[in-house]
Amino acid sequence: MKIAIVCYPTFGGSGVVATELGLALAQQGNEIHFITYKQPVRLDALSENLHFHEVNVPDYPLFQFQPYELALSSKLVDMVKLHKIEVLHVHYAIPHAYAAYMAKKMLQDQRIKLPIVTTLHGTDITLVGSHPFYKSAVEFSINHSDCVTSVSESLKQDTLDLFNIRKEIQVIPNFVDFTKHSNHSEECERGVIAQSHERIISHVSNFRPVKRIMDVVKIFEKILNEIPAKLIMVGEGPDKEKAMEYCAKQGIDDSVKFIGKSNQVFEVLCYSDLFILPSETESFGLAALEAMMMKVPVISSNTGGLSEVNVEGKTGFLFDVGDINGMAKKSIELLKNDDLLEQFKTNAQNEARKFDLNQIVDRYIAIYQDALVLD
Ligand code: GMT
Repeated sequence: MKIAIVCYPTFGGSGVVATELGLALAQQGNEIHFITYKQPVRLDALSENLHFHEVNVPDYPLFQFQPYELALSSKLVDMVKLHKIEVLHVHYAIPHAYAAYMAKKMLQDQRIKLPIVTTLHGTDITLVGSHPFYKSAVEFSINHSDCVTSVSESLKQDTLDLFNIRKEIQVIPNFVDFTKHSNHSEECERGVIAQSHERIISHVSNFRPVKRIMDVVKIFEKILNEIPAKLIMVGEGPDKEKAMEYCAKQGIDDSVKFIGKSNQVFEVLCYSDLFILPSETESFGLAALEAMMMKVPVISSNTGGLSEVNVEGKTGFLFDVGDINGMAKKSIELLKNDDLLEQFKTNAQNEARKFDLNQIVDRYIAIYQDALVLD
């Protein structure tokens, strides 16, 4: 099949899911065309059936805001015609589903069909999409997609609660690729980060307010009062400065490493003993699933779809948003008990196997086939 994928090319979860899916589809022999404003970060090599087409938005002084959706929908039309694309899969509704609809209409004018599959990821519904400034356009573009998927049951419910949706929403959870990452435990160089008696705790996110990274450092501070440990903070974003200042003020900055945006996430997870994700909202929590695949138990909030990934008392523990004391107490209990920690590590990896890429790719293929019939 010839499939075009539109996504955000950044480190965000939706871009990661879109890229990993494209890579897997290409490996199965499908021809994949990524269409976005920059080469996706996890798309390191292009090949005969893996292509990237850049969307350019020329600056023009008249515009206060450059019209990206317009450039994207034009590019989609051109690429669909040039490469005979059969299906368009857009990740993150804003503005991708909207641009996809415009491209579909333009192509219809030329008697060319373009079935659209829209995957909802989280903030496109819960934080941004439902804002009155965007709501009508988001609702319209979801209802005019040929097939709609969401990454969790929780996100599906949020979508139905927040919008007037006439389309069926199919839940296809996010996934991890065990063949790529989970087998290199012998290469984990924990010595570069911590001494042998120290536990290693990690957090990966975009450091936006929704991730509550101040909770992460406060939980760690309480852990550090009881256990020798290091905290690795992976990512960049608006709350990073505040968290760094807090660590310096509390005198724990020697134990907290902020390593910025990184392609080394799996190396960090490889030597981590615990992953902390105390988010305000989280439709799925791909970062938690990636940690679990790497045998890292998760302490998280119980918001959104996190309980569909992190299993209470088995792969980790879940708490109400903001329950720093509860999260710290359970972290300490786990980290102090070698046998219990080992059990949770094994459980985490076993649970992650339920989200193995191979099962999920086939579900997307089935959706593409449905979309071809529906259009
Ligand atoms: O977490 C983010 O803010 C990034 C965002 C995105 O769209 O890139 O992530 C959302 O999509 C991920 C992939 O489906 C989910 O795992 C995240 O839970 C979701 N984030 C939120 O709902 C806050």
